[in-house]
Amino acid sequence: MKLVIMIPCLNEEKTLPIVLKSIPKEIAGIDKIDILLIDDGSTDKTVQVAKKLGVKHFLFHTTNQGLSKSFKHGLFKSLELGADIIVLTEGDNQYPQQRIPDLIKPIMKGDADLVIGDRQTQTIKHFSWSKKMFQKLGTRVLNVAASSNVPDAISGFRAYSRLAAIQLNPIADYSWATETTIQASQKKHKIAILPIQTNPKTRNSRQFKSSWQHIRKSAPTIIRAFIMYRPYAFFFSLGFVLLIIGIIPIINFIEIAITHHRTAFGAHHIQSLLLGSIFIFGSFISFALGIIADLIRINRIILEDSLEIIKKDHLKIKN
Ligand SMILES: Nc1nc2c(ncn2[C@@H]2O[C@H](COP(=O)(O)OP(=O)(O)O)[C@@H](O)[C@H]2O)c(=O)[nH]1
Ligand SMILES: [Mg+2]
Repeated sequence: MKLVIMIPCLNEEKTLPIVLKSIPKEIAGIDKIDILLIDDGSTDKTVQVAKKLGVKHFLFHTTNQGLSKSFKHGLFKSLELGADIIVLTEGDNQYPQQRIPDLIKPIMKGDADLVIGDRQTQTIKHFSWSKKMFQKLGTRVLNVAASSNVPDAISGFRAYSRLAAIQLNPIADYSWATETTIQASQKKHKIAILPIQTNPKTRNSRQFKSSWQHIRKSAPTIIRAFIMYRPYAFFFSLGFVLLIIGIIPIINFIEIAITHHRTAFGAHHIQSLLLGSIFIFGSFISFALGIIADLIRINRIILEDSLEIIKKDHLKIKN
């Protein structure tokens, strides 16, 4: 079995040596451990440091493309390197690399396709009260969107089985962790959780500048997940709400028109008729969008099935 540990790095020359040194050199049941460093346009000596410390596999971005693209490209490169299991960790030594054997164990035993290191965010001392609250709320919203039950959906310490890595098709620009958790759950990948303790902070997170910024950037991914995976639930609920709001003024209009026997049928309450019609029109659009989005969802499933075959063919994987 081959394990590829990928480390996306943007200017991590200071902490990378600690990360590399803490990665286990041997793991029982694993024949080969390769480290893949994804250099996301570093301008410091990250690459030289990595080479000096024995890293053999690199993926270079000539300009900074962000963590989501780094993750996506790294995942595919790891598969090309022949990975049976892929581990993701970070260059800032946030995660306990010594726990990699525990992280991959459920995959080795065939008990899981994805293992997420749960940082137990509610216990992290250097997280502010607001960050903890947003973390809790965000995870809850995400679990509803993804029909999942993960305690730390945005942890960057994860292990993927080869099949899970092949079947993932990340598209988001920012929230790769949220998105891939949603995808794994939708594809019915078995998700295992490993409680971990993060290392003492080496520097501030550059991804997570503030809770508000994180919410602003993650919200589109979560909303898109609803639309992509549960279009009926999203558009039909919206359509139903608009229909109810629209029916109320129309009933009011009809009631007045009938009971008050106006000469011109409801002429004095034309506003109610207009308002109701607008909402009912909106509800029909929403129902129609639900049907179209569902057809697109079906199309995407077929595309993803084809993509899986193409990837397996490219990687010369038989099963
Ligand atoms: N912030 C940031 N990190 C990147 C980027 N590309 C790769 N990385 C790496 O992604 C990892 C996560 O970044 P970090 O700032 O620690 O954010 P965190 O996920 O909130 O802990 C680190 O190893 C970075 O070196 C990028 O464009 N921005
Ligand atoms: Mg970090």
